[in-house]
Amino acid sequence: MVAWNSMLSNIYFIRLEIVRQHVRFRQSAGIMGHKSGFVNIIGNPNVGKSTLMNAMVGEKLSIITSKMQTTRHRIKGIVNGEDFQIVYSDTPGILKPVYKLQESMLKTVDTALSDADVLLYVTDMVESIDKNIEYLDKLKMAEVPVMILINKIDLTDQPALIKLVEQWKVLVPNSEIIPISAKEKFNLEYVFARILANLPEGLPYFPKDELTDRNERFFAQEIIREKILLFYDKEVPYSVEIEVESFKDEEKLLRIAAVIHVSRETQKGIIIGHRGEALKRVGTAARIDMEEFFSKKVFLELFVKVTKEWRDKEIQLRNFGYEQQ
Ligand SMILES: Nc1nc2c(ncn2[C@@H]2O[C@H](COP(=O)(O)OP(=O)(O)OP(=O)(O)O)[C@@H](O)[C@H]2O)c(=O)[nH]1
Ligand SMILES: [Mg+2]
Repeated sequence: MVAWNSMLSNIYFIRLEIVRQHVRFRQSAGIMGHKSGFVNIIGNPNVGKSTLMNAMVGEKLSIITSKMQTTRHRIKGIVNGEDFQIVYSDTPGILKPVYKLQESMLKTVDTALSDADVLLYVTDMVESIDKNIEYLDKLKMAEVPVMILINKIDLTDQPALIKLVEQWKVLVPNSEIIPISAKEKFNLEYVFARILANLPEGLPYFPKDELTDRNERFFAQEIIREKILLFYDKEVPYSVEIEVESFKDEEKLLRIAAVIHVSRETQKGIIIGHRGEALKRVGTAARIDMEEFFSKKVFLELFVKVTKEWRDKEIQLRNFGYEQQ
């Protein structure tokens, strides 16, 4: 009996060791053949960072407008292939903070500098080359590959572009400079190839069917905020935050209720407009976009609430999800 037992346990032990070796072999083969990493998109406001991320991911994850400071949160967009996973991060534009909300936005940008495997610094044909020169010093110190993407080349001619490329070469010598048009999707395949070439080997960070780290409520909220940026002027869009109060996925439709927080009573009147016409316009435009994004019919209810000076209140900002980025 004893002999049988020890023989069996020996066999069992040998089999277990073979399985372990097999797993080890598969893991190392996996790492060697697979690339993955974080590609963070940074740059001044309005240069086209969100347009670029959406184009690289192939989905409208980030809202885009012609106004400065459209993006407030870091948003991840994941591109999966058989042997790679690229995790893009779109970030708010670099700015000098005036109120607490902007401090949080800048913190997001600083984090993005330090947790990347590849950095994409987006500039464009419009902004002056020495805007935010202090930030470029940080870029020069980066320990990861830096690509400077000169965006909006559809707005210029060859001589002006060549001159700008030369200037950037001097300004950030350790970088690779690539002219692109995010809007026209020009040269983006080349950017993709260069990212892949610079990506470290490793296993995927997220499940291979995942597209983003944000949930459905977040996208509903951002779609409403985009319409407010588009339809209102001056400081109004910047005084607004959206909170999705309920998001119910029913059989035939999505039932969404959201609150538009404003800082002051006068802004409430502007958002609602004469006989509620302005708010109705926001609701209709947001609903149409949501139906496309979620591929489902949407019933959207909007409420407006005065939450005094929310942009400067830490607790309120945390409630709106600004501190966890
Ligand atoms: N002509 C042209 N316009 C572009 C291009 N890429 C982006 N834009 C426009 O530039 C504006 C700003 O684009 P966004 O993608 O929102 O810029 P951003 O850098 O994310 O801006 P913030 O989030 O505010 O920092 C929008 O009106 C875009 O349509 C481009 O390649 N060519
Ligand atoms: Mg943006």
